Amino acid sequence: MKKACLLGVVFFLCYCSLHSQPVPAGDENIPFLMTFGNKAEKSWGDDDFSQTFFFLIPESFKQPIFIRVFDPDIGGENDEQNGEWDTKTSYEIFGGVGCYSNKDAQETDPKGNYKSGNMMASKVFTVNPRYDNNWYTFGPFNPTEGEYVSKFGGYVIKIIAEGIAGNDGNLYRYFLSTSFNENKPVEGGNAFAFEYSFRMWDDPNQVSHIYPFVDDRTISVKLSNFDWDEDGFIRTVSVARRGQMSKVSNDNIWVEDEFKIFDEEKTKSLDIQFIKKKTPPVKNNNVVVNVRNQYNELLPFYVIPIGGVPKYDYNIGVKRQQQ
Ligand SMILES: [Ca+2]
Ligand SMILES: [Ca+2]
Ligand SMILES: [Ca+2]
Ligand SMILES: [Ca+2]
Repeated sequence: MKKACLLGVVFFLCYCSLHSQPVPAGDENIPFLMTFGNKAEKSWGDDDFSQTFFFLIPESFKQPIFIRVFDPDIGGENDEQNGEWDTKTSYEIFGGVGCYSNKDAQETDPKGNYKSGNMMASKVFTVNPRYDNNWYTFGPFNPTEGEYVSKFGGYVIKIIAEGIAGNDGNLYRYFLSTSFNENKPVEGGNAFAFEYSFRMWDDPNQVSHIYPFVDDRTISVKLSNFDWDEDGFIRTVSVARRGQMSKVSNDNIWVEDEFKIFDEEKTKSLDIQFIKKKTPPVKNNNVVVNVRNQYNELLPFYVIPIGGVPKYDYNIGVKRQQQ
């Protein structure tokens, strides 16, 4: 198991240094993260009004870092209005021991001590033209203010976005940066979440992706999706799968799909593809997704997939089909 983890980390360090770190990142092709105010109906697409992300900073990186938020406000451009703009979102940043390792922080629901660790910064946003379609910057932070996690070979800092009032949808993005006023990637950095709440494109030709990392203990997974509004297909591609369709959810419900993991898929990422239907077009579609293993543990979704975007290998696929 140790070997596999190390292999994963090496992969991720090699791969990431070539890429920048917006969240969502380029290979995901997800337009926005999404968190609604806590008075919204869940049928708008957010099941719990809270979203946690973890930023990973390699031990070798010694400079201060900044966490930048695009369109942190709830109003004007990008956001989803429901009656008056009356929504407040808090962004809270945590470091220190437990910010990642506390089990409550690695779950899907905002319950128990999920705000574990030391709070390093926080800010509440509402309608705010100054930050509409624009960036707000938290920091600087010293990477060592995060929690050191040896299996990652680096420090983890957590950010929680939560809708604390109102019923509108907040759309936003993050960037882990070395600069206060520019998006400059942290070499070797990455970000991950155990549950992803996001907005789909309106353009039916766009395909969004999430890349859960499958460790070597995983023998089966359960993929859950919420409020998909029957917007086309959810499909899994891997080295051993050309494109396996999953059950999809309709309005305001969770749907689960369970399948076995092949040996060739271990210590790699899966590519879960969100493919919109062409007609009738589904607009403003907000979705929540998580993946659990046979121990009921959540698989992390890295914004920069570990091992790269998995490509179907015909020889492995054929072998697996014949079993
Ligand atoms: Ca409202
Ligand atoms: Ca806005
Ligand atoms: Ca926003
Ligand atoms: Ca939806």
